Amino acid sequence: MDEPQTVYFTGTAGAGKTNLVTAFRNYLKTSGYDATVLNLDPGNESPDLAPDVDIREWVRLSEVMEEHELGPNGAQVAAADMIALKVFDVKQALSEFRSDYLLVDTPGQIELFAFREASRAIVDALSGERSLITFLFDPALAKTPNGFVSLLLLSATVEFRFRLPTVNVLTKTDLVVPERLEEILGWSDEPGRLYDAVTRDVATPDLALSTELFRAMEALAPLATLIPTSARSGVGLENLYRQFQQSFSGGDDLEPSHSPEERE
Ligand SMILES: Nc1nc2c(ncn2[C@@H]2O[C@H](COP(=O)(O)OP(=O)(O)OP(=O)(O)O)[C@@H](O)[C@H]2O)c(=O)[nH]1
Ligand SMILES: [Mg+2]
Repeated sequence: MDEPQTVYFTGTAGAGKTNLVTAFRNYLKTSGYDATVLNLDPGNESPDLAPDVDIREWVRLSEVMEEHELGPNGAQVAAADMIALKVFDVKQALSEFRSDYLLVDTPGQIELFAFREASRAIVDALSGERSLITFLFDPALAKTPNGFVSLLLLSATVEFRFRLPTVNVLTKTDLVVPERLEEILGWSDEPGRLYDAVTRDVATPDLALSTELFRAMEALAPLATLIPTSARSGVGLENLYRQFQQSFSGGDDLEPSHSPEERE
């Protein structure tokens, strides 16, 4: 059997990674596809995720903090290195599951995950031919032009670090009023609108910086496409699935591993 298509869910702390992994797994299941969930967050205490393979079996943030007398961030740094040493065990545990998809939940602190060499080694070791990264835009941060640009640059950094195709996703859209949603999606569709918004947003615009940023944003425009989703309402999950398929195989649908009659 082919190796699974792997999707890493990344984003700033609280962006909605764990909830989106859970919602997307349920969506895949009701659509007739299997998904294995891997939790790579040693600090994940969410009772809802119920991962098939959990890094906490080998590395737990609370234990790292206690044993090494570290604070949460120091412990995340130490844990990233410990996880890299356990990647063989993780692969071994994953090999017990034969699914169409592997969904990977990642640690909350994006800079600790994205900027560490250890994480690169983990992602390299786990990624097969067909792997991609989703970068989650939290509407609480993406709602201002300034915040949106910062997330765009962070997403580009994640893509640059991991060198995997990156899909940008707006989360928690059930919390966003329609006008605001339209505005945010407008920034993602048209860099010109974003530029106007950014320059309006800055009280004393530093024109040189704005101009350079705009150039960077134009270059990043293909990356700016945002898929609006809500883990709570299920909005956008089908669209997300289509986007992944497009990225993996030029749009071809996977054959469901179960026939529709087999579904419960
Ligand atoms: N209304 C609403 N709330 C959401 C949605 N997704 C996540 N949340 C809430 O946002 C908060 C963070 O969600 P998580 O899924 O834990 O986010 P995370 O990125 O995994 O967080 P960390 O792993 O702690 O960085 C929680 O309080 C969730 O209930 C959504 O689609 N709609
Ligand atoms: Mg989480």
